[in-house]
Formats: sequence, C-alpha cells, structure tokens
Amino acid sequence: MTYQYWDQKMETLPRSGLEAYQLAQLKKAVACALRTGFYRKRLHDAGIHGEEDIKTLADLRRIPFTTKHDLRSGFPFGFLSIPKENVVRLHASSGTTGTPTTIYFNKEDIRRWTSFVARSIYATGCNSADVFQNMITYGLFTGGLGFHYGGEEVGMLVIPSGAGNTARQFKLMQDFGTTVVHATPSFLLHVEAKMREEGVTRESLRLKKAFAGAEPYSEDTRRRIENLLNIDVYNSYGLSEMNGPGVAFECQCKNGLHLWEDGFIPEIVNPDTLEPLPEGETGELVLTCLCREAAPILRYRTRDLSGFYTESCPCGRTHRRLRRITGRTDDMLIINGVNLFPSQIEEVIMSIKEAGNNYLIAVEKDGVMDRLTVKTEVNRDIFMDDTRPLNALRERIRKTLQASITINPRVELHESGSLPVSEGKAKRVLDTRPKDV
Ligand code: DLL
Repeated sequence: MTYQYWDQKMETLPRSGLEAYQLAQLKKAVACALRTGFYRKRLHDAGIHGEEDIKTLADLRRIPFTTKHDLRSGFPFGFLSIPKENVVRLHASSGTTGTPTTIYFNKEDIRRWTSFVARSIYATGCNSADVFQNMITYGLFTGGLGFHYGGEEVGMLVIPSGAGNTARQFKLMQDFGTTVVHATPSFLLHVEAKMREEGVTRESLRLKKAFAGAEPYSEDTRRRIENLLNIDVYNSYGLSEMNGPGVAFECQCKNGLHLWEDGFIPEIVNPDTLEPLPEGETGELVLTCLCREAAPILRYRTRDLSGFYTESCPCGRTHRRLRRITGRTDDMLIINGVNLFPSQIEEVIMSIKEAGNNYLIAVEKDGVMDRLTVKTEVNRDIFMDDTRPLNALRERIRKTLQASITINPRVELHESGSLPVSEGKAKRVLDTRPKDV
C-alpha cells in the first residue's frame, strides 16, 4: 500500500524530534495558561510561575489535573487567556448534566485545528477529487464545523448536510456522487437500515469511505457497517476540550488511532490512583492541549478508557496509536454488583447476524434486585405467524449475552425501525434506578 501524508515531516518525525517539539509547545501552553484566572492560582500553588519552570517533559507531572468540574466552575470566561476581541469562535459541549463547558478559539487556533482535521482526513487516502457529505450536527457541537473546515482544507467538495433526514441524505448522495461521509456510527447504521427500507441500493451510490466517531463503538459494528455499505470505515476520536475532532484518527491501516502528538500530550493513568500506567496498559486518557492559545487546557482527565499499541504502524507515522475507546470511567453500569460496560453488550449484538442495527439497554429496580433488559431490533421478516424462529433467536441472543457479561438479561426483540434513533450521539442506556440506592 502507498501512504500519503499531509505533513510528512511532522507525521514521521522521530521520537526525539517530536519530544523536543512537545517541550517547546508545552512551555507556550503553560505561559498561556498563566494568563487565565483559573490556572494562575493552580500553577502558582504547584510552584510554576513561568514557562522557565518547565525544563523537561517530566515537569508536566508537576501540573495538577484538570477535570470537567473545573471547567464548569470556570464558566464562562475562567479559562480565557486572550482579550475577548481576539476570540473568533466558541464551541460548547451539550451540558446534559448541568453548566456547559465552553472552548474559545482565536484565528490561529482555528487554523491549527483545521490542519489536524485535514491531516486526519488525508491519512485515510482522501483527496480533492472526493465529495464529502458531513452528516453530523452543525452548531455548538464541534463535529460539524471541525470536519467542514478540515474537508475544505483538503480541497474536497464539502456538502454541509448536517445530521438527520435520511431521504434528503440519499438524494444528496445520488445527485452529487458523494464518495465520503462523516457521521456517528449509530447514525450510519440507521442510514443503512433506511436504505434497505426505501430500496436505495449501495450500487446506486458512489460511497467509498466513512469517518465514524463521537461515540464508542465496537470492531463488530465497524465491520457490519463496512460489509453492509461496502465501504471503509475509519475511527475518529476527539473531544470539545481538545478542540473537537482531529485528536486521534485511523490511517489506511485501520488498526488504532494515531494521536497527533505535536498537538496533544497524552498520558494513560490509573483512574483511581492517577499514577501513570506502563506503556500498553489500559487506563484513563489524560490530554494536554498544545495547539490552542485562547483557552489552554492542561492535563485534562478525559474519563475515556484506552491504551497505546506498543508496536509501530506500517504507515510510517511516528505518532502513537490509541486503541479503540471502549467506554468511559463514568459509563460503567453496576448490575447486582457486576460491572458492565455498554460496549460489551454492543459487541454481542453486532456479532449476531439476525440482530438489527439499533438496540437499547434498560436497567430498572425489581424489588431489591436490578433488572437488565436488552432491546434489540431484528429484521421484519422474522415477525411471522410462526413465533418459533423468533423465540429461538431471542433465546440465542440471551444465552450469548449471558456467556459474555455473566448477567442473565431479559431480551426483547423489536421490529427494525421501531426503537428511537438519535441524530447525534446515541442514547443507548436507560437507567431508571433511584440514584441514591
Ligand atoms: O464528540 C468530538 C468529535 C466529533 C469526535 C466528531 C469525533 C467526531 P464531545 O461532544 O466533547 O466531542 O464528546 C467527547 O465523546 O470524551 C468520548 O467519550 C466520546 N468519543 C468521541 N469520539 C469517540 C470515538 C466530540 N471515536 C467524548 N470512540 C469523548 C469512542 C468517542 N468514544
């Protein structure tokens, strides 16, 4: 395979060069941070008064961690390090659990973010001949404008279709010969199911690739989307606090996500002790942003669980590869004392051919016990007069789930298209247990 690089020198920079670059950028980030209300106190308390106090990369560990709670406490301007008249954009996380967190950009920040997204897109083999339909929410969410700017930078024809409205998405794909799409994996599965329902064949489209991210998904889900649509799917990871998309991305090898280490310093820590873990182990990802002046964020606890591959990538990039993110430290369910990540259920559902593209996990109290119900869509054809195949399938799904998660769930089968679909990030878990129990 021949590989193409957006910025070959930087993408293949030997480790020593990369670390020297990181140190220089870290000094700048600390200098920026010292200009914010929030970090001035934090850093002074840690004995850091200027960039000269950062002498090696190891000094990063002197800086205290930053949490989502800290970002909220600084709302709205506690993390702003430049005069407001130099800010050109803000993005905000949805803030489903309270005050949103807001990130600010100056012109140079937007330029750098754009180049990380362009680099990511280019690493998948796209070029200016591609027609790119950005089927993700625009607005305060970073996925829309982040990919929009990156796609334009690559020179692709960008169709800002936004999320939702599958009929219009198909029409745009057919009219303009879309070759690449960007969406959440759950929306891609929904699009595929709708195509079948509306008789849109994959042969009538020119689709070759999809970028899928913004929520966790399993390797089985990737394979399902790839097989059904006959395309390559590339995993895309990012978070608003680190600009948005363009933090880590798969290259054409599709085996782990290159984390752009000239823009972000990653650490993997034990989420309980916050101590660094040996290379290769799974823990909480902590990120320091090296590429934003307006709103610097240092040692941010992402809550995302992952680890690095230790072997190098055949593509020649030196930036380390993150393993697929399987969940967050805060999305773990405890069911009658057994720990369970929603991704474990997804893996089973997606491995069962007859199970449909959408599913839901319901957890409720049944007396003193917790009860887990997995609701999954299945093909309409199976809902016939004879209920035996349906019962057999339900039993097979239940047994496979039980073998994998060691909890005996109830399984409900639903007609395809009948479970709720969200245009943005999928809401898979409905936990109605009282919170204080
Ligand atoms: O989701 C940014 C983004 C947009 C990434 C488009 C990729 C594509 P937030 O809304 O702040 O930002 O959510 C960030 O989503 O901490 C992860 O928990 C999760 N997440 C994002 N990408 C992935 C992925 C955007 N590829 C949070 N796999 C992160 C698993 C992901 N989880």
